Amino acid sequence: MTATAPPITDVDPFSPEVLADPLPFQAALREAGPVVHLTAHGVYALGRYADVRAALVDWQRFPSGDGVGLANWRHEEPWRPPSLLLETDPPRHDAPRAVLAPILSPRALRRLRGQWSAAAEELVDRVLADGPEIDAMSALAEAFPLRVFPDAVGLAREGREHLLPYGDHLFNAFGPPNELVAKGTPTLAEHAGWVAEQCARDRLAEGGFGAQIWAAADRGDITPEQAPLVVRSLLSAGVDTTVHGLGACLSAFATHPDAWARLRADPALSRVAFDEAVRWESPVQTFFRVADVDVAIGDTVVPEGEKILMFLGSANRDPRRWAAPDAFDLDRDPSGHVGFGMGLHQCVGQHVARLEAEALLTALARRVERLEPAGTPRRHLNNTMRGWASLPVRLAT
Ligand code: HEM
Ligand code: OVM
Repeated sequence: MTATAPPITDVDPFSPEVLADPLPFQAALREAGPVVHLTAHGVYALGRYADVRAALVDWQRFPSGDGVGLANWRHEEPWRPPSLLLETDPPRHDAPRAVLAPILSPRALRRLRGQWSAAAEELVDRVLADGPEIDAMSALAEAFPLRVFPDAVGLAREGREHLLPYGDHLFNAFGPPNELVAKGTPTLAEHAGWVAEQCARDRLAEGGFGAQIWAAADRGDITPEQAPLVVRSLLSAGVDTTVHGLGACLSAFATHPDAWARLRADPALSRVAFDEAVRWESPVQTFFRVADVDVAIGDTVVPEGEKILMFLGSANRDPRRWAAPDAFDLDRDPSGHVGFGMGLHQCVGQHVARLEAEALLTALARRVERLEPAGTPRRHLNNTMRGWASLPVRLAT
């Protein structure tokens, strides 16, 4: 069989217009074929579920070690020391992953469940006292993770305001060096400097995720040089992602009152609701890989050394895989979605995210009869994340 050239588009998926409303672009991408050449960035885009999933699990032919953003580290220097989790392949990936996975496992998180539920109840009480009209992003989706996650890591109180802007810039920096990246660059050093300082052993409170990572270094499971970078992964990936994951839940419920009524009747639905919201919104929209060899996809070939761009959000709304993909539907089984990735690098923090969602949604469902839109929501633009800057809602009790 001879390879044919892939379809081409000159649309820039990282332009403000497409970031504000990516669904039409993604539908066109899926329709055009399994692989589409993006001339704006010289990369090969995958938009269909089957192809995105196959690429995610194929770490041998699509490794992460040359970067999972647009920049190809075969040709460019990374802007920060690479992550020992996200931007590393086996065998170097193995030890950091083996250290982090048990620290963030459902079993290990059981001790946090009671505390996080109590914190959620307290936050909801406080928000209702100020209510009934709130911005659900600042009052809930940002406030809750910032209340519980830094404590769980063992961070100092001071300086936590660096976490969100650091993460936001990091996720922008996976994309092209556009206006969004330029806007974050002047303050990057302050945020990155604070984050790096918090990764030291003596900054991290006893018993937290950070101290447990250092304990693994003491046991020899990772080296003392690796420990700070593993802590850095938590501070990089652990906050903005859950903010936008919770924001997706809240926007889904605000626009689907029947789903809210069902959650109130059965709070155990919070778990499936969160995964459905992650499928539906895909807070992490995209990641890249490099083809380590020529890889045939359909009847085209991605040449060795070239970047592929995997549209997780598009895969999660591919009608080839999902019935009525654009519907937020508590009756579907969202398992198998790629919103947390798939394979070797599948999100190691997903149980943390699920526990945050369960705590917050359960507390809200207990007190709030209806969650109603109370103004025009405003998108937060980011090269990698999809979410809201502002989500005005009325909490009816
Ligand atoms: C990996 C999404 C929450 C830490 C990933 C990947 C995705 C993702 C798509 C795969 C990356 C790849 O294949 O290249 C999300 C979403 C979240 C979330 C949508 C919330 C809704 C978290 C949290 C933490 C975390 C709370 C930390 C506590 C990580 C780390 C990796 C990762 C360290 C790299 C794992 C590896 O390469 O082995 N996440 N994440 N994430 N996530 Fe999450
Ligand atoms: C990391 C990292 C950073 C950003 C995202 C991520 C979604 C991981 O530093 O390991 O996973």
